[in-house]
Amino acid sequence: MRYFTAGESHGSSLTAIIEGVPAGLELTAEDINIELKRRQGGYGRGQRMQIESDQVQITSGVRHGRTLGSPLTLVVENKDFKNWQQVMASEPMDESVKSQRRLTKPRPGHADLVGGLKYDFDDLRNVLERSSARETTMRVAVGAVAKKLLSELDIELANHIVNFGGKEIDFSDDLTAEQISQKVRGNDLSIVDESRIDEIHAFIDQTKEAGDTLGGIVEVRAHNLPASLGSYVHHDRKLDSKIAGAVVSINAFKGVEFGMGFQAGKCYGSQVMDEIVWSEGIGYSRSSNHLGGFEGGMTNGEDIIVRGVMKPIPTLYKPLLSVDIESHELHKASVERSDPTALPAAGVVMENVVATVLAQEICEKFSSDTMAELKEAVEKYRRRIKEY
Ligand code: EPS
Repeated sequence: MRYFTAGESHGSSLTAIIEGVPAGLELTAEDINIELKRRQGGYGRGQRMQIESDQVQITSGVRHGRTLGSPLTLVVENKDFKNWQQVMASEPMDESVKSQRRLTKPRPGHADLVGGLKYDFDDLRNVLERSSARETTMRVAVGAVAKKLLSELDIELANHIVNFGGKEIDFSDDLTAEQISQKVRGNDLSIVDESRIDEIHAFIDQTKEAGDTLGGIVEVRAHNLPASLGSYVHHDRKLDSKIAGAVVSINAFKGVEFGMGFQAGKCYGSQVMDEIVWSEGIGYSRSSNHLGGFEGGMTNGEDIIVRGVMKPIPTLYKPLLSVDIESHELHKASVERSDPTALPAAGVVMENVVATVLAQEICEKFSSDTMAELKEAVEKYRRRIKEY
């Protein structure tokens, strides 16, 4: 299963093409719209989300509610495009139009300057439009298809925020993916500790008032993965590294850890490794999950626990210093409409991106022309692992 995304933030629409989805997967636009709506929510979003109400059109690859095995094309219209028709027109335009919304003062921390250098642009809007986190809409649309496939195999994912701008959010490690999902869907911060909601709301409000932004740390858990997905035999087949790469590819994500993560470097080996146990009917398992479900780049059957750190959004209403690319003079960076934080949305993106990698791995390992074939192959494999 592979996919492409395309589209500019204020262009007419966003598109994804997914190739390699098994035939016979039950799929409707609503399955995707549910995930798109989750991504649009969250406290701390700016005005753009009041304009958009993302709805997908499936224009190929699905007939009468089932996938055909042919490429899926997913399209989401940008409602805001009506306000940008000339600025974002694909046809040649005269100078008076071209100078509208031109961006020459790159925002520190954004792709503006390095992207402009790379493609030799004199208007950094050409960079902004594609580097915008609007692109994550299509990553979620693709992930929604992946999640539908995984749910047919009884694999479930959840995300929650474990650190909001430096504020640690406590939670019980015994919570299942399903329990986390239920808890976080009940609030607009995606946190499991509801007693912190008012405090974090106020924190976001103060940050906004100060013209600043907040990042944080997202945790994604995936439950019921069969053991030994991925492989130790070659570096590019390690599944944890594929997940790490995918997470850091999400806009503003700067780092990844699995299980106890960076803490492992500060502990003895005996405190880090998860002891192996065996029981009738279950087979092998671990008595703890410090390694976040991975050994040797392969799943070990425990829940996958992966955390990603999102830096604060670089567009600041109280901008930092930058240099104008025309005059080379010091200026405050451009101020573009933005959000004080998009952390709860980023959690939804990360959950869907991890789901996509897992679905890709499963489709690669097992016979997957049809869903029936895939289900049978996974069941047979699970039996073999249990009996080992
Ligand atoms: C973004 C800036 C804002 C965000 C946008 C990402 O958009 P605009 O410039 O139109 O106000 O709202 O996020 C989305 C549009 C979205 O769908 O998540 C940026 O510069 O990255």
